[in-house]
Amino acid sequence: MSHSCATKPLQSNMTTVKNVQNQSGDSMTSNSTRRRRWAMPVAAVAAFTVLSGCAKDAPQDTWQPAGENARKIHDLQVWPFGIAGIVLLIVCAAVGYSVFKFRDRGQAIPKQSHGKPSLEIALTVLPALILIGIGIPTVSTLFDLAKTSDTECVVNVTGQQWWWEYDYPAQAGCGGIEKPIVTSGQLVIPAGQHVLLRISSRDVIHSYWIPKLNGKRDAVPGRVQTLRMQADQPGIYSGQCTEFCGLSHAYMRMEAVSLDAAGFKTWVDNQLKPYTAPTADSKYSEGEALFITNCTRCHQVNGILGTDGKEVIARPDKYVYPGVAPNLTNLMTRTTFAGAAFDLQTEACKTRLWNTPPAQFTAAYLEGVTPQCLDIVQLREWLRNPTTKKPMYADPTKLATTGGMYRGMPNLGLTEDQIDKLVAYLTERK
Ligand code: HEC
Ligand SMILES: [Cu+2]
Repeated sequence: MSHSCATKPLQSNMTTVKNVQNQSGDSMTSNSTRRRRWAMPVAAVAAFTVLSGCAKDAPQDTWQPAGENARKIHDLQVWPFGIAGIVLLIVCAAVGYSVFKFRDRGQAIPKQSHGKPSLEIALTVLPALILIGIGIPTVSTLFDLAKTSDTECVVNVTGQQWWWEYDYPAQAGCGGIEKPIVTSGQLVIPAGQHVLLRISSRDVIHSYWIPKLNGKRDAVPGRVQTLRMQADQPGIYSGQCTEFCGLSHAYMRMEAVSLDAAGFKTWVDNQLKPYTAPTADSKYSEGEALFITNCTRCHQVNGILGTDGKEVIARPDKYVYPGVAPNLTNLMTRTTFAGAAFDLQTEACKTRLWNTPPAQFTAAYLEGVTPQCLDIVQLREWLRNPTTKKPMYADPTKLATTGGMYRGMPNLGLTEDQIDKLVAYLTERK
């Protein structure tokens, strides 16, 4: 294989040189060489075209819409893509034909003419008509996608380096949410409902995109932009930040999880369950103590009491640039962490969840990360030194230059024993 790959171009180069030197030379050799020279690129383009259509179960495929708005975008793009494909083929064929037919054989220069008004008008009017034909449905779809009047519930979505926060205001929508809920990474929504995301950012510009559910919307500091999320059926849909936002942009992912109406209500109730203090003297309560001293300055856990018996309120605004860190009240109800970039469950459990049919999906997701599925390797690595998992510029030695603020989660220099206890606390809490 490698032998023939290495020698072929050499041989054909030599033949070319020979052909140039010997212009009147043997046409049989030069034709077959030319054919061979074309064969590789043509085969490569053909293989690429065919293979790129093969990713049947790609989780971020705009050609497999799973919600109303994604379907509108899909229906809009199918026709122009098809027509553009045909136009591409016609243009390529015409260029190929002309290049071949009129190649330089030493013939005289053809008669030069200046323009042909009928052709020029036709070639202006035809593209204009095509553009109008595409433009009208595009603009009307844009208005359609921007519609918010039939919103059934609202979630505030805020991007920051490098994760998404979701906060659900108390509302009658979504089947009723009594108290605000704050979570991160996985956006949980009721299936079939028109959920309106109010998207913003706390630092740089990010962009929210769940390809199977809708198009993109930029998250811009100081502005609120809306985007409809609606999934036909219960399931999990992945996405990623699509605006370059710093070192860990590639690790800024997100997942939308849609649950049936009853399941969504259960999820809400689970999020709002009062905090249960650990029983004394277990690994778990030592973990809680460590959490209070090391973590609560940035991370909120609703209802956790400090040594003074008062509820601890996090002050991430003092320690991190965007002023917020993920709320860790219900970490084990989500299956990924740190911008949905890392898993809390084993590969097998993850695959099972992603392949669960819609009718069983809600129950499967609501189980959360079960003890059998829990995989703490990544979480341990995260606590050992988050900056090795996500490049974040969170180097404590550089704090002098950042006014004491971190970008992302810093290395806290925890011992293995502390990590054990913290993981026990984070994972065993119901
Ligand atoms: C200086 C502030 C700060 C401190 C202190 C801190 N963290 Fe973090 N932590 C963050 C930030 C910021 C993120 C989000 C990073 C990202 O996803 O890019 C984060 C993310 C996390 C996540 C992922 C959460 C999610 O929902 O995705 C976990 C788990 C976590 N931290 C645990 C801890 C634990 C346990 C401690 C204490 C030992 C701790 N953190 C201390 C700032 C902090
Ligand atoms: Cu981003």
